[in-house]
Amino acid sequence: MLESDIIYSPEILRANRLPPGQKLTGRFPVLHFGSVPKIDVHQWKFSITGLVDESLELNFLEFAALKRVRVLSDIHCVTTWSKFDNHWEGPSTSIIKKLVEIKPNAKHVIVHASGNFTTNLSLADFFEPDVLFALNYEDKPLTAEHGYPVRLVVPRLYFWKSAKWVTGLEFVEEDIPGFWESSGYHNHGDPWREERHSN
Ligand SMILES: Nc1nc2c(c(=O)[nH]1)N[C@H]1C(S)=C(S)[C@@H](COP(=O)(O)O)O[C@H]1N2
Ligand SMILES: [Mo]
Repeated sequence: MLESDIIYSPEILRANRLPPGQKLTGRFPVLHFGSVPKIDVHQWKFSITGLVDESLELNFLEFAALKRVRVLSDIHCVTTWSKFDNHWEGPSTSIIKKLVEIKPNAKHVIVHASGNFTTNLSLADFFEPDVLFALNYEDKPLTAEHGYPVRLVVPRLYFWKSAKWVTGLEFVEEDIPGFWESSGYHNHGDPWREERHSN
């Protein structure tokens, strides 16, 4: 494969990259609800449902063969740690528009993950050019605890939107708060505005 160009998340270029209330860490903490799922990639399926012309299901070989991008981004966790300069590689979310036709009344996407986890995004946030389905982190496949085989990475929002162990997408007209968004976290989650909690 040709070395694709790196997409720089725009925060990387800010003079001050640390959002208010955050502390920089060099570690990579592991955070999630429940236990780490054991995923067999031979059984894994990625589904696209909801407001699309035709639902689609990809197996892991088909998903892994999609054109990939490389993204350099910062991580901001709502629990106040931030980690700079993370390299991710995988299909850009923009590839979804080539796989299915999204109906014009779709306004939000519900990202589904193993164990009934969900997170919700506006289509505008979901299709930002630095959002991707990461297969690799720092040139190696994701580890189980960080989301193997596929995790979403949404660099410009708090890290809870970056669902690990992704299994599919559902396009909807009306927004549906996801797992953390229903448990007190903000519906949007912009770290620069400290959109941490819903009230
Ligand atoms: N499937 C799933 N993805 C998830 C979560 C979860 O509970 N389940 N938690 C989120 C939260 S709150 C955070 S902070 C990040 C942590 O990712 P990491 O363990 O790779 O640091 O994963 C996010 N993705
Ligand atoms: Mo989190």
